[in-house]
Amino acid sequence: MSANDEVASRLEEFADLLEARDVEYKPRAYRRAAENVREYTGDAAALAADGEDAVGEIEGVGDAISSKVVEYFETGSIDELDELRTELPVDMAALTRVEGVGPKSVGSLYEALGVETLDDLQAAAEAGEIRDVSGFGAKTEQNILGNVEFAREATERELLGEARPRGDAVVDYLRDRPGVDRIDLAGSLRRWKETIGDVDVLVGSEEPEPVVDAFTDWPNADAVIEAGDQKASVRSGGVRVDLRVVDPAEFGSALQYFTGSKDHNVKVRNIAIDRDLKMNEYGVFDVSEARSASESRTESGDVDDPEADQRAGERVAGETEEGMYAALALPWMPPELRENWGEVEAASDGELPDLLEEGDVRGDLHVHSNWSDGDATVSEMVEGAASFGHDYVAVTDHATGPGMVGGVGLPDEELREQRDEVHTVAEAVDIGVFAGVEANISTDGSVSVADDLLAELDVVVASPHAGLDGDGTDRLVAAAEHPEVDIIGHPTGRYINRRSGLDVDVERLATVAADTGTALEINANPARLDLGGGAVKAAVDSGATVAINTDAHRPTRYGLVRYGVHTARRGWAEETDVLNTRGVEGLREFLE
Ligand code: DGT
Ligand code: CA
Ligand code: CA
Ligand code: ZN
Repeated sequence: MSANDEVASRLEEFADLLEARDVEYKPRAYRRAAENVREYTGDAAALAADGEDAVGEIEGVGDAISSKVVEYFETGSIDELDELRTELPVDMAALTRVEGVGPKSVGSLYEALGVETLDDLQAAAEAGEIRDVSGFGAKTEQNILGNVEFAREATERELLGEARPRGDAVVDYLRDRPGVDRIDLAGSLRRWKETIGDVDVLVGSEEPEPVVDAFTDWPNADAVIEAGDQKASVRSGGVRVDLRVVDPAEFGSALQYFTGSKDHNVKVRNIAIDRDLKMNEYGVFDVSEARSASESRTESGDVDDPEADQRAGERVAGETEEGMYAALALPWMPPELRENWGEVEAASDGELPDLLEEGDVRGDLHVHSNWSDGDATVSEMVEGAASFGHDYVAVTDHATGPGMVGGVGLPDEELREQRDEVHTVAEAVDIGVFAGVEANISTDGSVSVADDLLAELDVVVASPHAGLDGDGTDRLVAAAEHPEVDIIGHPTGRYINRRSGLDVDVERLATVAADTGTALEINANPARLDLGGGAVKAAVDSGATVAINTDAHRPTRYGLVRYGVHTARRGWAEETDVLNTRGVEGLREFLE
């Protein structure tokens, strides 16, 4: 973890504990500071060495917080934080992973029932003790019980949005080291799966030793789990990172094998067998000659080198992935497709999709400003979209309605004022700027903004924000049939690792959406990725158009679009399936 991340995590913990103690205002200040420190492009430790005033130059970091940052870098801890930890000895990270349990509930449950861990929480819910704590009820208790298992499993897998930067960082660090000939990520991270069990890195090298040494010295590694001649594993930020070093002649076969998925590999290996070939992490081998020899050796039991046995036969591929597939008369398949969802059949029929690329997305159709819960002005969000390179952006602040708490959503008259400001900003910039709204879809499928106002806005995103359990198909279908709704935002409402969201019959929804000209969102926020890859495939298969939006709440978040693009690729989406690959004119056509 970088120094910035480290101190930001401490500040976030501070915020949670203060909130648990029911302290007002301060938690928000600590969270803001944490976020700004995390995004600060310089080194916070270097600022701290220059004193509190220097730290105070980071936006949102006032005197009280900067002195704690300096204390942290000087002493390795923060006294006040340690005191709070002693007063509230709770496993905050685990407990707040339970949907519906925030820091404040953790504080109340600790005070009332002594709940410190997930086990305590589950026991208290099962014993029916939570419903009697002030601020809780039988329904909350039931929800907790339903979500606690989910939270327990969630401790295992890291979100793509955190794992990918971690993987990119280790590859960048190793790329120019002595001995590194070729390098790539493998495993679920190369397939851009939404959660990652561990990070797999593959290096092609004739000299593994310095590569393994450099890897175990990676500054972001918190501990070395194991280190051998050609492989090593470290732990970084709680996640395991595996390195394998292979001979460059076998880099392609190793990359193919370790990219997976396992189901994909089983499928292609069976094709190899049908062709009298042997396929493994060392290559593709013609075994028509060697088989009898290898079998007799196995029977006699004197195999002292199983690796050599795996390489038996005449090597026909191994150096490149393309060569591996070509040996089976198959085209190369993008890693995102390798889930055995029909890609091998499509490949052998010459019917692989021509997948969308990162550069194809030309604008963002769902972002927030400080009119609702964003952190930046309309103008800052628009400037941010322009400097990101977008051709257009739609500012879609929250409307009031179900699921909008604490005054976040705007009533209709404020939406009108916001729209006027968006139009003013639009005149001052070169990119297309659309006035929009993110309206709420009620449990009955109605949309929380007056129809005449919806008609005056350029882009209407309608999203479910409350009642996010059970089957949501009917309500989403109703929203898709609403003549003013352009995009169904984060259709299931899921939060990965926290709540599964609505059950949706995507085929039925997508069929209606295709018919009514409504796009289904791929929300690119890594905590959501909603729709996910499998659902995107069903949507695209049914003829629906998808929109890839970041739901950015500040200008630095436009870059999240890449997680949406790769999720779309996992769903076999082509450029023409995606609304915001269109130019302004094409987009207008769809909206009208
Ligand atoms: P993860 O880490 O759980 O997110 O998922 P992966 O896919 O990265 O799985 P991991 O790290 O256990 O292994 C990396 C790849 O290596 C996996 O996608 C396919 C390949 N692999 C690992 N074990 C086996 C195996 O027993 N059989 C086959 N065919 N392939 C395997
Ligand atoms: Ca992995
Ligand atoms: Ca692994
Ligand atoms: Zn939303």
